[in-house]
Amino acid sequence: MRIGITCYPTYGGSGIVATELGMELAARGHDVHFITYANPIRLDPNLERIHYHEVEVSNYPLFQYPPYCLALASRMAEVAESYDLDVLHVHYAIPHSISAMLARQMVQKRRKLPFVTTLHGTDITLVGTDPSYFPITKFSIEESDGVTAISDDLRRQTLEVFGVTNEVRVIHNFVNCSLYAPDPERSGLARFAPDGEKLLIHLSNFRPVKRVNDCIRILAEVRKHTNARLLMVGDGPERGAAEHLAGQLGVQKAVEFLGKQNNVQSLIRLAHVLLMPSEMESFGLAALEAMACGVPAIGTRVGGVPELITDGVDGFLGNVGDVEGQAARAVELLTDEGLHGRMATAARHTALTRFCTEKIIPRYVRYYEDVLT
Ligand code: GMT
Repeated sequence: MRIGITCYPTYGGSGIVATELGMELAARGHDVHFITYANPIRLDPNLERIHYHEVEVSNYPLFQYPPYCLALASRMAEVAESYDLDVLHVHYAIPHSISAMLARQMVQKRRKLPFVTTLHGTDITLVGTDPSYFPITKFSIEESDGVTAISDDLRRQTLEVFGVTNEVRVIHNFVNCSLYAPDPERSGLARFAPDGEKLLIHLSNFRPVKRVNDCIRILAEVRKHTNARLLMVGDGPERGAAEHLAGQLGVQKAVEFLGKQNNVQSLIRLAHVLLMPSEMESFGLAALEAMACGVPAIGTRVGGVPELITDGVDGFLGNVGDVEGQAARAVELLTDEGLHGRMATAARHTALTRFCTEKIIPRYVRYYEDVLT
């Protein structure tokens, strides 16, 4: 198949899923054309059957807001015709599905160009429910030739909030279990934990929904019981506040803020526990990546997280804002080797048996085939 993929190319779960999906599809013999305003962060453009088409957004003094949505639609239509695309797959409803809808209309006299929209979470739960975007988000879902959601919970919310009647197929997030694999030696750990401390890790875009301050508070609690350090990977609006809080709680020397990183798997597999104290999480890709590396995650009982983590089996689930509870679970994991070993094995098993690329990618391919028939 010849598939056009559009996503936000920056750091963020939806862009990562779109990019890894494209590379997995190319590895399975499909031609994949990324149509985005920048090279997606995890994309290797030199891979066979991977093509990249930049969307250029010209600005004119008249435009207070450059019309990216239109530039994207033009580029989608051009690429579809030049490369004979079978389907467009857009990640994150707004504005990508509206651009895809326009592209479909632009070429309709000459070819069919169905498009699939994958909903990732905040496109529905935050942006979509904002009164200025609600009607267009609903319309974009109704107009899509196929819609997927990354968890049962997100599907339920989409149907409830927007009252749409389309089929929304759940295709969970996935992880490459060969790339994201445990390192029992944790080689390189001494760089971050020079005195043999246990290592906690958090990865996100540091947006308010991620509650990054809770990570700092959890660390401060954990350190009352055991010697631990925390790696904060990523960047975003809440980073400054988290750095400040670390100073206030006297744990600044035990936290390292690494900023945006590539090859996160090499950092994740050094850690003993991943913290994901989010207020909202449609799935929790970072937790899945950790679990594949045999690193148990402590998440919150929100959105699609319970579809990934089974509390007490392959990780722990806490209540949003319950810093003491999450810290107590972290202490249990860091101080009880037997428990840690059992949960690490169970976490890897969950990733392998339910969410590895071999299980999930064929579901996308089948979905494209269904949309095309
Ligand atoms: O987590 C974010 O804020 C980024 C966001 C995105 O769209 O880039 O992530 C969402 O999509 C991920 C991949 O499908 C999911 O694993 C995340 O749970 C989801 N984030 C939220 O729902 C907050």
